[in-house]
Amino acid sequence: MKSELVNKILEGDVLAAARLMRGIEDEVTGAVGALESVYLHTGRACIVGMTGAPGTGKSTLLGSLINIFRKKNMTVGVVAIDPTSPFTGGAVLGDRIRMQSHGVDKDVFIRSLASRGWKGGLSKATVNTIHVMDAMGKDIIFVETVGSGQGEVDIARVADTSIIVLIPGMGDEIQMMKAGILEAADIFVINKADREGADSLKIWLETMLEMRTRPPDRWKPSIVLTEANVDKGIEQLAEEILRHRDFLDSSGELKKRRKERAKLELMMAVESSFKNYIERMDQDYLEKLVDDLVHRKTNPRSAASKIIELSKK
Ligand SMILES: Nc1nc2c(ncn2[C@@H]2O[C@H](COP(=O)(O)OP(=O)(O)O)[C@@H](O)[C@H]2O)c(=O)[nH]1
Ligand SMILES: [Mg+2]
Repeated sequence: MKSELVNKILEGDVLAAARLMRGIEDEVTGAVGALESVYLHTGRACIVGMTGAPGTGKSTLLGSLINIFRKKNMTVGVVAIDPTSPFTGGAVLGDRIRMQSHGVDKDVFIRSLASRGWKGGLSKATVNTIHVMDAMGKDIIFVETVGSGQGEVDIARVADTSIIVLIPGMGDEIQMMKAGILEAADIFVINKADREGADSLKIWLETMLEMRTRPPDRWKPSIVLTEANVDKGIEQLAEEILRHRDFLDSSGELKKRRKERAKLELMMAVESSFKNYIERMDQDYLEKLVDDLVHRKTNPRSAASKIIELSKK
């Protein structure tokens, strides 16, 4: 199926894209078919995850990064999953919008996602919103998420490049060790570098990264110091993002990551298909299976096999 809605999205139509994104979030039935067509036109965009504790300056950094990539003539998408502060593009983008006689820059698409029951993991809606922006032809898509434990690992699985934003004096070091963040990041940003402790955080990070064994042909995570509110260090951050992208391309790592991502999406689809099936199936039969389990007439594995068999009919 290739509806008019999909065609418009492929042409980069902002309203059509917004409509499908709303449909995805509200789980409207028609959105599923449109998404299936949209998916076939994805895989071109560069996807960059940006994670960090609330208030570390992620949104401010993105506001500045948008300007830099626009100057490079790249089109930009932003998916912000932030329960605390909806992404508006910040003061920088605000100025930009004011400067333009035609209103909003149509080459920048920003979407804030509700964090419905979100515990730091990635929702299906997030992945699908990224797909819509990709199909629209956005060259680079940023995904802003609040880091808390497992979340970083998840964003790293869908992003080509993962950025972790830290600030001096937060005791991030211990948190990072716990969450295995060191493994997940391609670029570390130490934002608010105007504050005391930025250099010692950098040294600590360098030491931790040195301690890790890494084959010589693998990417060595970079560390960039920034002051997002005054646009300091942003050019360098943008360069690192592009450098990492080049590395992914030339090393074959991009192909590997994309394959992992396709597999992850397949698994998510299998899971949600079965969840849907179970919600729709004969609930009396389901009850009976559960009762049989309670009375130890069967075991979970055999009961599951019965459901799988039924779902084939
Ligand atoms: N001092 C200082 N403040 C900053 C810097 N970057 C961002 N901020 C401020 O930190 C606050 C939180 O920024 P925000 O981008 O909303 O953080 P987010 O929650 O990570 O998205 C805002 O008041 C910013 O103006 C910086 O480099 N130095
Ligand atoms: Mg934010």
